[in-house]
Amino acid sequence: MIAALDAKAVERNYQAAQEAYAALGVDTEAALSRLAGVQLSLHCWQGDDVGGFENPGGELTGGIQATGNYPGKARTPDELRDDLETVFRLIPGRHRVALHAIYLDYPEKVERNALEPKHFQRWIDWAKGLGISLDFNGSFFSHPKSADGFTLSHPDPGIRRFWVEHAIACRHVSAAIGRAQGNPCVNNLWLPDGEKDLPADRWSPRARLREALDTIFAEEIPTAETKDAVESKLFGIGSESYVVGSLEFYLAYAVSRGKLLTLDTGHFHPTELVSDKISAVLQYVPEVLLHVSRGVRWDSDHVVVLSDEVRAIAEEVVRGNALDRVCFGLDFFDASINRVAAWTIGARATLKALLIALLEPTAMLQELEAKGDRTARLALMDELKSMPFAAVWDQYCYRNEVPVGAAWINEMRAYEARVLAAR
Ligand code: RNT
Ligand code: ZN
Repeated sequence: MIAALDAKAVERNYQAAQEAYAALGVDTEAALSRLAGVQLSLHCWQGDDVGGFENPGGELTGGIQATGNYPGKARTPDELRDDLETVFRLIPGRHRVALHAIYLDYPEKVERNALEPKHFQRWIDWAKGLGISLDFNGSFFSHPKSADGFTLSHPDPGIRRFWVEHAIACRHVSAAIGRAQGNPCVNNLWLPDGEKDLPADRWSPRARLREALDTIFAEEIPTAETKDAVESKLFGIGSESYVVGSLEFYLAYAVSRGKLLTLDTGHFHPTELVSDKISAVLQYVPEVLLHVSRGVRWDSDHVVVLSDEVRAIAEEVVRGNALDRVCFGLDFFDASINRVAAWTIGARATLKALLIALLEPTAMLQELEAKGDRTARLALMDELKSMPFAAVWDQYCYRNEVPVGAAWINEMRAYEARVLAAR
């Protein structure tokens, strides 16, 4: 068992931290109330290695992979929802869940181009019962019609049409979800289309994708119901030489069509930083959907931890006053550790990064910068790293009635012994 801090210690530490931050002109209470307004969008697919319920036991394709065989993965929508509810008991605040189309909850087999809101009604009811909202994703992988590596940019008009119909169906499902929950359901579109080796024609697939997207988005749907987002990628397993939906492709698409751009932190060259892209793209696109992830060598989907880059992303959003234009979605899948823990680690890390950013004396830093005092700017930035943000975080967890500090590991283990081990 990991010993938890008692309430008195949490309060004592918080008061000391509050004073330390006040000395820098930072109001910890204001930071906490802003943090409470941030809803992460928790990706449902961490719970079962991106398997989904359309084709139980089917192979995961599309150049993404979950390695490991840790026991206890969710096998049914009910199990997945139990796991998500457990995560919600371990992270402070009220958050969203991002579904993928292959996570339909319906007793019959449904083709992807025939998906309707009723196939997700149980998810909608569940979310309503918990008082949370949903987001959505089309699924353009793990399907016979994506087996040769192309979907919306496929040379065969019949296959292309199938995926266009899927994407249109997903927009309608998202809009219905948005209407049911009374706030927009972000509908993300990512496809694996690309080539392992040097293509002789990079042009035609991109022209076909552009046309397909325009067909998909031809119907105007109020953004109060759903918002369309498009996600680029650098390469995948089997698409090392060419990805149709590259950054330039989707950035230009989103700018010209007024769509949301999805920036997945694992989808760029290793020294390229999403934290630097946010203030650039938000000059032109209305909103950004983040897929907070962690790239490690060839893998773009390791569990998120409190890294410098996750902190920098949160700082950028907070400094730019852009919390209402950036949706913090998570995207990683690890089958080698307890999956509920993986979710919790990533979500808590992202929230901590946001809290650290909200506790920053930004005005002070920017004043130093304006005065040309780069020495003090760097000095202060580095001193801020040892400010007692953890005491503020603990207080936030305590107030939200979720475990303080590492004590959540005890609850995760209890859930594993009671529920996961029996699967
Ligand atoms: C893949 C993309 C995409 C997927 C999910 C399952 O590289 O990041 O977002 O991870 O849609
Ligand atoms: Zn992603």
